Formats: sequence, C-alpha cells, structure tokens
Amino acid sequence: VEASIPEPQRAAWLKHQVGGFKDKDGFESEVVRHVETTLARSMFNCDESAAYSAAALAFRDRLILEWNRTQQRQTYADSKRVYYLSLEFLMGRALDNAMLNIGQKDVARAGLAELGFRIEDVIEQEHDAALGNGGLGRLAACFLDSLASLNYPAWGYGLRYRYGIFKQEIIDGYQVEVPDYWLDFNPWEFPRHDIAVDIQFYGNVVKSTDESGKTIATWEGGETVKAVAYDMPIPGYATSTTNNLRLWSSKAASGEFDFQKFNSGEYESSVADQQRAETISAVLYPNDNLDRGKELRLKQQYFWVAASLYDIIRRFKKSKRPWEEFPDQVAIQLNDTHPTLAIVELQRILTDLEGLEWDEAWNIVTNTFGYTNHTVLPEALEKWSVPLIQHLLPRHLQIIYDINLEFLQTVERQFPNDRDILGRVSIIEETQPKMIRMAHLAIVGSHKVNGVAELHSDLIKTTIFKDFVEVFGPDKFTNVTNGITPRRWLHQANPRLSGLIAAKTGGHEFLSDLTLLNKLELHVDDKAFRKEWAEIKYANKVRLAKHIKATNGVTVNPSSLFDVQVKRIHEYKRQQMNIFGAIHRYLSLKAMTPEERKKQQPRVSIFGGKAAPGYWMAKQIIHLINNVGAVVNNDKDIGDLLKVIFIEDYNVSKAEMIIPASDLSEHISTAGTEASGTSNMKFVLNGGLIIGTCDGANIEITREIGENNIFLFGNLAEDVEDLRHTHTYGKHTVDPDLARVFEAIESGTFGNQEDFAGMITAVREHGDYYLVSDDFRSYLETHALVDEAYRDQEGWITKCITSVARMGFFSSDRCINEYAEEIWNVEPLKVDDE
Ligand code: NBY
Repeated sequence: VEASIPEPQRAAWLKHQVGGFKDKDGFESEVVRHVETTLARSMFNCDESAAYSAAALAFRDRLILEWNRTQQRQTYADSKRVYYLSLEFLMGRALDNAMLNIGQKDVARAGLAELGFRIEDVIEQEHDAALGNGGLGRLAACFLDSLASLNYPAWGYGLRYRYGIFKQEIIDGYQVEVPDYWLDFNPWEFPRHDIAVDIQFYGNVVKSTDESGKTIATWEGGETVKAVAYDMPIPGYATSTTNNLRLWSSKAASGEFDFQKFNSGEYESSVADQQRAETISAVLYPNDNLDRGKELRLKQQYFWVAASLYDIIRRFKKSKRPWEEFPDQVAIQLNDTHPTLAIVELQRILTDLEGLEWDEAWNIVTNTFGYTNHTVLPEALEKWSVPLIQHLLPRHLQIIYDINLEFLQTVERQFPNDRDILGRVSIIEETQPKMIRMAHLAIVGSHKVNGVAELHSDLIKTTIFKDFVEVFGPDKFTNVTNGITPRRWLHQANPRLSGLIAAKTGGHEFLSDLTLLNKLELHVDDKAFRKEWAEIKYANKVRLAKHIKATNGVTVNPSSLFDVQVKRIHEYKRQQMNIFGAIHRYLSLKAMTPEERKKQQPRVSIFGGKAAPGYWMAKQIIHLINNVGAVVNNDKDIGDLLKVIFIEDYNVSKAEMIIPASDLSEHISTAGTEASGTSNMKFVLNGGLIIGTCDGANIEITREIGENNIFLFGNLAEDVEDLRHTHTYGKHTVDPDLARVFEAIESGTFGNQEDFAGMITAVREHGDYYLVSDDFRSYLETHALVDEAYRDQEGWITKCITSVARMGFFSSDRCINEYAEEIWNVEPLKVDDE
C-alpha cells in the first residue's frame, strides 16, 4: 500500500506520524493538551467531567490510530469479513473498557492522580451508550469485543439513535420514563460526513423490456433520505486489532427540492422535511420480545439495512472480484429478524441493478446470510403487513413474492401430497391483511439458522420451525450457545476478583482463554485464598449497600444474603413470582415468635429492570415490588431479616456494580420461554450461585458446574403445554401458599389492592399462562434449601469457587469461534508482532 505514495511525501508523513501517548507523562500531556485546547479550559476550571472528556479524548486518539492500522491491514489482506447486523448494541461505557483492553489503566490511574483526580470518579462521569433493550443488544456488544480480541476482520452495523433506551425513574413506586439524550458529548464516535448513502422510500415500480426481451423492473419516484456514517472504534483485548462499529444517522437529502423551497422563502416547510428525515434514527423502540409493527420501525429497518449493504458492496467492489465470489468475501449475520430485509435488498441489487440472473443472485444471497433466532414467544415473531410494505417498499414486495413462489414450488415438488405444509411454511400469512413472516423469509434466505442455547435450538427445530427442518434437512439448523466477554464482566466489573484469579492461575491469560479458570479448583481448599475470596464478595456487597443507601435511603446489612433479579420486566421472566415469594417470606416471618425469627437467614431481595412503556402488567409488577419494599423495609418486627429493594434505572453500568455483589441470582422463567439468558453466566462468573428453572442456558450451566452447585426447581419445558391445557379446561386451584399471598395483597397490606388485581387475576382466572402457581411450591422449597446452604458459609464458598472454575465454556470467545467455523467460514487475521 505504501508504495503508492512517492518517496519524499511518504518520508514527510512518517516523520510527523502521531504516535499516541506511550507512558504516564505522555498521557498527562495529552490530557492537559485536550483540556486546554480541545475543551478550552484550564487547571482552574477542570472538573471531573472535563477530566473525563480529556482522558477519553486521549484514549480515543490512540484507538483511532490502531483502528486505522487495522483497517489498512484488513484491506490489504483482502480476506473474508464478517458483518454483524444488529438494531441494538448495548455498549455501556467505553473509557474503562478501552483502558483495560489496551492495557493502560494503571498509566491512566497514575496520570490522573498526579493531575488531582481519582480514576473511579472520572470513569463514573461517562454516560452509558444504551442503544439496546436487553440481552439481544448486550450480546451484540459482547460479540464485538470478542471479534476484535480474536482478531477477526469484522464490522458491526447499527443505527445511531439520538435517544437510547429511556431512563427509568421511580416516582411514588411507579415507573416514569425520561428520554435518554446521550449525544451531548460523545468522544467515542467519529462522524464520517463523506460516507453518505441516499436511501429511497415509497414510489412505484415500472416494468419494461430490454433489447434481449428481458423484463426490467425500475423503482422510481418516492422520497430520499440520506444515511450518514458514524464510526466507533472497538478495541480488542491485548491485541492491536481495533474493529469498527458503524452506526447510521438519518438526514434530509439535500437535493434541489430543499434548495428551491429555501430559496423561495418556505423555510418552515424546508425545516419540516429535514425533521421528518431525522426522525428515522431518532429513537430506539423500547420493546423487548414484542413486535408492534409500526411503520417508523420498518423505515428504520430498511434505512439501516440498505445503507449497510451499500457500504459492504462498495467495499467488495474495490477488490474487483466477480460477483460469484461475494460469499467468499462477505458473511452477514442477522441478529434476529430485524435486518431480514437485507436478504431482499441484496437480491434486488444483484438482479435489478447488477443484471444477474435470478438463480445466480439467489445463490449468492443464501450463501451470504446467517440468521440467529432469539425467541420462541409468538408475540415477538416479526410480521409486517403486505399493504405497509407495498406502500413503503413496492419493489421489495414483488421480490418477496417471487422468493416465496420459487420456495413454495420446491416445497410442492418435495411434498406433492401435502397441501397443508405450503400454508404453514409460506412467507406470506393468508390473513386479512396478509402478513409477511420475517422469520420464514430469514430462514429461506440464509444458509444457517441458529438458536442461542441447546434447549432453545432444539425447541425451534421441534416447534416453530419444524416444517423447515423437513424442507431443508436438519443440517441447516444449529446451536451456538451464547457467551459473555470476561473482559467487561469479570476484569472490569470485578477487578479484585480478576486479580485474585490471576494470582492463582498464572497471570491474566485466563481473560483470553477462559478455560484456564479450571486451575482454580486446585486451590479450593487453600485457606488464605478462600478468605480473600470471601473478603472480595463482602467488599462488593458493601459497595452495593452504599448505592442502595444513597438512592433508596434504605440501610441494608452486607452480611445478609443478597438475592438479585435484574433483567427486563416481563411476565415470562416471572418477577411476579419472585415478589410473591418475598411476600410469603414476610408473612411467615411476621407469624413467628421473636425466638424463631432469630434463627432465620437475613435476606435482601433486590430487583431491577425496565418495563416497556406500554406493558401495563410489567408496570404493575414494578409498582408491587416498590410497595412491598415500603412496608417490609419499615417494619420493626422484621429489621434486617428481610429488605426489598428496587434499584432504579438498571443498565450496563449498574449491572457492573450489582452482579459482583450478588450471593444468589434468580433466572426463573417459565421453562421453554427464555431462549438463553446471559446474565446467568455473568452472575456465576462473579462467584454468585443461581436459583433457576430448567430453561435456556441454565441447563448448560448446570452441566458445566455440576448440579450440586445450582438451585434448580420447577416444571420442565416438556410439561408446560399439558399444564396449560389443564388450566384452561380443568379446574385451576391456586397453590395454598400463593393463595395466602393473594389474600394479603387483597386485604390492602401493600396499598390499594385494585392496583394489583391484574396480576392476581392472571393467575387465578386467566389460566396462569406462565405457571406461577404450578411452580410456586417448588420455588419456596428451593429457597429454603438456599437459606440452609448459605448458613454453611464454608460449603457455600466451595460451591462458588468450584462454579467459577468451571465457567470457561461461557466466554463469548468460544461462541464467536463457533460462529466463525460453523457459519461464517472466516479466519482471524494474524497481527504481526509489533
Ligand atoms: O436475547 C434475548 C432473549 O430473551 C434472551 O434469552 C437471550 O439470552 C438474549 C441473547 O440471545 N432477547 C432479547 O433481548 N430480545 C429483544 O431485546 C428484542 C427487542 C426488540 C424486539 C424483539 C426482541 N422487537 O421485535 O422489536
């Protein structure tokens, strides 16, 4: 590459090459330079926020240099790249991660100290990048970390929302949503105003024939919106590879039209056009596991998919390879069905614009895409109405129909005597209006489909996608069990535990090869090690207790058992069962004599999580938790025996504080509903035990750590259907312990009973779809076993250490390597020793 620049010029560039800081002095001088010039401040008015900005800019400069080199290296190597398309990237904070991944946190700590700042306070200044709802978005963020750490040439593509997931405030026990405007100062993004793509919407299709008699479809008219690229560097751990996350922002396309309006004095209308265009990337939809079919959401999807594909194709074209080599150069992974229009868009580009034959194009398309499914919940399976797609993307609708026709013809040839199968597998659902089933389109247009934990992958093959296994054969369907990055979720969130593990396993190698954790088992009886282990957990609990005191005003005793459930609020995740259990505990304690109470294990029941703004039942659950807390936490009979805490505004940064402080965490979804779960892995990795159902990755966690180290309870997935059937058609009697809880709620013990009537009715009268009553008994019994186990502190610590030692499998590095081998067929790009 360098040879293309004439020698004297090259010498000048190399002479002045920027190196980025090298040591503490260099870091300090970069910080001071940024404070005094970039921020136009001085030592006299540099507060923590300014110190954060300057430190972040110093690190950003370094990342950009590595990022440039990585891109040059990847372009030069011209090897296959991975593109991860996700509408959500729940990144959290970047500074701490950047410091640790490039190994300069100690330098920064010392440098900031000399300038008068505590590094922890500076890190706290950063606003989370919260461009996601929950597990799906955070998984995408963990994957980016692993892709870079393993040196894969990979890009993430997403949307640059002006507003991320809302900030949650709790007012009088109710959730209130506040907009999350996070872009005020964001040093981690790099606007690329030169990289802009015009995206077309609406209009109509005109068909004509060319000289050879071939039909040509032309998509004409409509309106155009501009997509502008914003890049975020993604540093790998202990490697110079720095990959790119490209987020698209929408702007008005500055065409003649605007100019004319503006020129003729129609300022307002010109500004209105601009605002309408910018609306596309304005806000993240706050639903998790629910599809609402809104037009603006469809616009977001096409806008992002079209811009990303344009970008990917432009890069491919630079290599001057023939189209048939596209799948050898490009692997595109669809994070759920949200980017499924990419399949249609690529087919459109290849046939309408590049002139390929249909079959040739379709072969390229299917070999390019892989699709990951994250849910079996019917209400979360995306569908778009045919009239809506017809209106917004008329040419795409025709292509979808053509794809479906070809597909159904092959199915018909395969199963000539089965009429019903055609209706079941069709991409079009024959309802009024007709609907496009995006999961069907994603399956038909991909070469691999995967679930995210073993049970989930088995379930999709035997339930929602059963017919497709018949059609395509079982090899198209596979499992890649989720993982988490140990860099953020151990090293960053729990530095002392990471240090202790390093001391026992021979350095921080385990952060790059998590299976090395197994060396810890050799030390499980080492007294000093166990003592240090317990001290670290205690210190993490003290830190959380301080946060609870400061935000909730409640004093919790760090010696109590900290029992945590933090995740999006959803009926299938069963926070309602947890709070019913806490009420049961409270009622039992109240009924005891003071002597009996003294024998009980003190507990803090900690909740956190957001409810989708339109999800009424989820909001009731939050309200009940807060009301129970208000009663229990002020009851003199109870004291430290039970506290109920709702932590406001759960997000990635709060997770980094809460997870290391847990003794027990709850992963108690109705069996068969939680595809995987990923926080279960984070909690165990941080030396907490879990209580859970036989669902998602809980099952594989049990297999890895051993069933003595986990508290499993409840009905199995295979029995759920029958149980639901008995609720609907038989008589449904509520578990007596649960009935006592309902009585207490209905007698007004926790405030106005009408506020919670829906939660009770759902169980008692509406068929208890989530099996709360069926599992309640075994849930309570298992909690009793937890109390007993916790009283034996030595036994408990043994379980914790043993579990951590066996968690190697759940690194997202393992997971990404599986995708790379089984689905993407990509190799890491070796970095020369620098
Ligand atoms: O993906 C989660 C699963 O519930 C969890 O079990 C799994 O571990 C995780 C990673 O594989 N799914 C999830 O978080 N889904 C969403 O956030 C989501 C968001 C939007 C929509 C659907 C699902 N939507 O249709 O708009």
